[in-house]
Amino acid sequence: MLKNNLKRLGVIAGLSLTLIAAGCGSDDNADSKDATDSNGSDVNYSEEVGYTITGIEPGAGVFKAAENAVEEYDLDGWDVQASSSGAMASALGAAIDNEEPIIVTGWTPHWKFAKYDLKYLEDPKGVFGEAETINTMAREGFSSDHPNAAKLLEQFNWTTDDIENVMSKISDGATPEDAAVEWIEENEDKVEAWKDGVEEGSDSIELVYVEWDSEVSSTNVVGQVLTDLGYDVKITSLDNAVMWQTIANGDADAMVSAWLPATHGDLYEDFKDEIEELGTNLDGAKIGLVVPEYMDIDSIEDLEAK
Ligand code: PBE
Repeated sequence: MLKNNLKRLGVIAGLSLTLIAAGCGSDDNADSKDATDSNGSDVNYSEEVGYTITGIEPGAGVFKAAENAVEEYDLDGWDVQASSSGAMASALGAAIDNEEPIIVTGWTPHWKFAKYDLKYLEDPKGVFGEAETINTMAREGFSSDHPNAAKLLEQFNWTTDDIENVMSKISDGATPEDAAVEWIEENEDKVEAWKDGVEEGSDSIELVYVEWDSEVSSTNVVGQVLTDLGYDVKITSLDNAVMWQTIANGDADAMVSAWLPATHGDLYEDFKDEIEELGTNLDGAKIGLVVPEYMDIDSIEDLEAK
């Protein structure tokens, strides 16, 4: 309902913009950075969002990339506000309820794209990188210590639709544990393929992750599959850099949260010699600056310094 109304609003705004543009001729681009809203008045989105990008945890790759974008696009006076993934999502939801402009650090897969009409701002300078993969990493020695659990983790691979399905259940109120159990029940074939040739076991396995919606979902699902196979699984949430460090130190066994090549590229370079790579678990991940569709702006280049 909300989504439809907003879509309609976007269409109206887009239409009136086209009419205005048609009536004004082409020499009217002096202030092209100011969009025009549906009432025909100028909207300076940079000013309206208070020269602020609503960020998440400062340890996240997308947070650091947003800070780089401020630099690369000469957005002097802009602030990338440190927050949490949950608080970012609440701020986004509140802005959309009030049809206000907002710019957030966003990523795919994420349930917000199913719930709201959103778009990535174009990034002609490529600060946020291209499409990425999410990868599974383990401590050195993990595969020889726990060959069956390692095989399961190696075979763990799913799609953005799969993970977004789990994320949506959680954002609709399910606990991560319940959402994982439910998804596993609904996707027997996929889970059977991950378990192919994997023997049951009772070893203790510690998985580490960060409290991002995508990683909460993947870690709970894979943890639950291991639990169902008899393993004694503990999952622990950490800061991003600490998660990588903990795997490299051998203080935890594995994680399914390595976004590469760009988002966690710096951490990968730091730790790649001390970890076992267990392959890709998801294709088509992406990070960037995300805005509601009703904002009449397309590119990071349309933003202005303070
Ligand atoms: N994220 C979700 C993470 C990776 C997973 C995009 C918030 C990050 O930016 O590091």
